[in-house]
Amino acid sequence: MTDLTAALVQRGFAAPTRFEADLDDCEVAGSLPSDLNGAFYRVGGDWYYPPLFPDDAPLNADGFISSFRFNKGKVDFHQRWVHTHRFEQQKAARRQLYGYYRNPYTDDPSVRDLQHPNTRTVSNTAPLIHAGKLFTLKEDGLPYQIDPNTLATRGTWDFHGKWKSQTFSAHPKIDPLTGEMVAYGYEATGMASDDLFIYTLDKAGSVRREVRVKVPYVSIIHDMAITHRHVIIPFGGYVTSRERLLAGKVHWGWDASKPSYIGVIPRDGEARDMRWFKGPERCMMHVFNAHTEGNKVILYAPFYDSNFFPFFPPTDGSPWNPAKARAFIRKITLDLDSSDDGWHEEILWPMQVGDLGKVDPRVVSLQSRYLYTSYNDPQRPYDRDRCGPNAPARMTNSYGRFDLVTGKVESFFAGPTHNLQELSFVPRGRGEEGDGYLVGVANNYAEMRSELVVVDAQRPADGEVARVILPFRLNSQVHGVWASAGELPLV
Ligand code: V55
Ligand code: FE
Repeated sequence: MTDLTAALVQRGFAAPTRFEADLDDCEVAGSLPSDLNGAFYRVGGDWYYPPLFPDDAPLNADGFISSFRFNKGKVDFHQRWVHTHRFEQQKAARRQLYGYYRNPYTDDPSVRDLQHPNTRTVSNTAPLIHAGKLFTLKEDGLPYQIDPNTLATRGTWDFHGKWKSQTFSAHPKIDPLTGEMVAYGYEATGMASDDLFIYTLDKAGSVRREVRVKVPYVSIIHDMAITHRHVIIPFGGYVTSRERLLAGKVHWGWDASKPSYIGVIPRDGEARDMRWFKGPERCMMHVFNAHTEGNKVILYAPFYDSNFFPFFPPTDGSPWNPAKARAFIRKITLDLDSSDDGWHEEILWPMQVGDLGKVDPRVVSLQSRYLYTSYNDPQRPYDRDRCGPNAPARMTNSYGRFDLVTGKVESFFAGPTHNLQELSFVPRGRGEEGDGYLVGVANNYAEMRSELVVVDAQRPADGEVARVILPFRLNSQVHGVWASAGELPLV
């Protein structure tokens, strides 16, 4: 490793782990609920070889998938790289061949493919379960299909040739009432193109509708929401262009002068029905949920005030401003009867939160009561001495259940040496919203190994019902999802 890459690649908990693993009958503290039958899948990035450029985005690291399979009070753990085209190319060459995040002009000439730039995806962002299949996703390429038991990579999936966008976003939404999936690809016709293709797939995974629209400007469109009537597409701030890519830069820069946008289109609408609402500077990455009330669309989302990612720098040369990289839970109301193109926004809780939030999957598209996300609670103890010099200044030490009806926040505290990754919701019972578990990985800095916490979602303040203790450190998750037995052919 060169000095430059040594400086970039983080040490401590975030250092690359670089291994695949199979571990049966994991150690469990507490008692695993006997009704837990399914698997928790998590996806993230881990550098197999260090990046070519020391200032590259960590979002460019090689995709991996890991799983915790729960059945009959036992837990088995598996972890594999996503064996993407790119992963296999660099493994064969035994070195890093790929350049900056989403910029093929910076790739080694032996793999540079400007005709098919989306074959360089690392598939490192989110797992998706739909129509009995498991996929890994990244918004710059097609999904990779993954064997749900072995985690072996089966190859890319184009929905029987009916998915025409070159890209597939990391956050499709599944309608719990119909099993339909709404998904999109942006930069759909090539790098920096202003084409957005929006698709509806039926519960069997076949493409039923395609709508092609133009975006107001080319930006990260990372997440979306659906209601029983509408599709909602938020974005803002990040910019790219062919010139930027030709200049050899990382795909995105931040342009604070750009407005944010929220597109709203009826689920059964045509391109001409897309309405773009316009707002102030905002970094809009993830959403919680949305619903339609009469002619109003209500969106709950933990948007940031401004650029969250230091490695996508401001285009005007100014330094990244951490003070504005703060997320709050926002309620955004889009009035379809209004004649102007603005929206109404309210910050519902004054506290800063992590922006990787969830709702019970049974209420996606519907009016929901509970929002769940992890956050730092500064009132909780932090044992810095036991965490060592590589620990962050503030730990993500809590999960919150934010109640939209009472305004109350119920929280789970992971411990004074623990840093929580994204949580996922595990539904239980007959369908009452909020009945279930919260599961997620906690990084134990005192012992430099990872744990999976299982928390009763109705009683988070009671502490976890069980912890799965791994004898090693896991790499960083981006997103995870729970699959109940029956959603996938699990053995
Ligand atoms: C995000 C993550 C990505 C990416 C673009 O969290 C946006 C947002 C892990 O990769 O490529
Ligand atoms: Fe995401």
